[in-house]
Amino acid sequence: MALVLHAGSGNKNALKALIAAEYSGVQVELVKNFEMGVSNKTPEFLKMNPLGKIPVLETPDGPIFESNAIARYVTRLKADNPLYGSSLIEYARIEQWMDFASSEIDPNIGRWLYPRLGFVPHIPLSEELAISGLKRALGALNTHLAANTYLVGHSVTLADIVMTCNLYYGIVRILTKSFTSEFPHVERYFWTMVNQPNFVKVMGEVKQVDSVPSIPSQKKPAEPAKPKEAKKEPKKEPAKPKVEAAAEEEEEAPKPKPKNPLDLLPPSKMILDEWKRLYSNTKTNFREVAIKGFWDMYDPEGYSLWFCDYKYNDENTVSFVTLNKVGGFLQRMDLARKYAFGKMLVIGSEPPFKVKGLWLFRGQDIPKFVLDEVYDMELYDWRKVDINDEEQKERVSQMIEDHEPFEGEALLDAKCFK
Ligand SMILES: N[C@@H](CCC(=O)N[C@@H](CS)C(=O)NCC(=O)O)C(=O)O
Repeated sequence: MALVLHAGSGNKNALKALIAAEYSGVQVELVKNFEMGVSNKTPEFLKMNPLGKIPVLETPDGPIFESNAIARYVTRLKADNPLYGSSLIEYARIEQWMDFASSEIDPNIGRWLYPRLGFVPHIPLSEELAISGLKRALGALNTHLAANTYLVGHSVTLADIVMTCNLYYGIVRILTKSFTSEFPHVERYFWTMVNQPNFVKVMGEVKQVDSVPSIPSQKKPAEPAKPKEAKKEPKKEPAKPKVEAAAEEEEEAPKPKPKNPLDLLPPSKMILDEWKRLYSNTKTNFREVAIKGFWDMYDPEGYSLWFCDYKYNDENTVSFVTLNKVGGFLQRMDLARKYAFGKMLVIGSEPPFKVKGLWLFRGQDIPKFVLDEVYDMELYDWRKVDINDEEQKERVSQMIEDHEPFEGEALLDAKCFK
């Protein structure tokens, strides 16, 4: 029988137990028809958690509150669960990172976010302290993740689940890309985690917030209640002066989208879509048809070719994590589909796998909006291809055709961005 978890869906603290349950083969179900502020304030609920806070897990031996305790309980239901590590020092390090997430990351996100959501008054100095505390914690986490794929050991543990759920809340509500890009290893870690199948089952697709919520206008202290008057007709809004109404309309008119600077480049004889079609439709004689076609079409004035090499190949110790990492990169490149084509090779028959790629971009440089928006770009070393060098040209051809062996090694996978 499934254990019942009292919380609303999407609650960051409930996610911990739900994800741990997926990894552990334990059945945990959210209570039906939960209503925040109502369901958690009933006498029955207060018997389970006197604070009236969620989540609460009902177990055959009684209720448990505090999300980390609940997640630990779910994890321990599976004997020798790898989520909980396999040695005394691993247990301790898992606890260490869980505590770190709950005391250094989560509260600072809350102290920054809640005043902006209007839950508590906004005090600029408190916000400054929250942001600097968060940056300090993320800096330490970033340093740890520069040399480690996971927080502890070589696979996902409960520490990763708790940390990711705490980061998740920040990333979907207040931590914009321009804030997180200062911590590239944390970003890579976060996106790798939330793309793991057991996370996806619970969290679905995760989208980073576009902007920091603005500070709500601070409410004035409530005026003393006036003696009740006889019922009046509801006050009608005075008619707006015409000029004011027009100004509002003007403000609402959609602004023309600024053109991408790449659309202003002189036209190119190379039609990117034609090349993509040729690539997709060539099933046989790839070298003679697609590769030859590519070089016939290639316009070195309108486009440039780039090799990329992942900087942290030593971290690529688990095949599916490496593949997910590359998959995530390609997803994030979506914004460049009109201006780019790419091949990403995952190389080697055993770990650590090497990740190398080839990209075709419109223009002579890597587009600025790609560098600004896709954090993965800085995880690679980039080198412009010199097509007058036959060796480099041949390497381009081999990357496009998934030539195997590639530089003497087998390919684990080859992904295409088109
Ligand atoms: N440390 C607790 C925090 C629980 C908590 O703050 N829950 C919030 C929702 S995320 C809540 O229930 N708030 C309602 C209230 O404070 O009355 C945990 O990790 O479970």
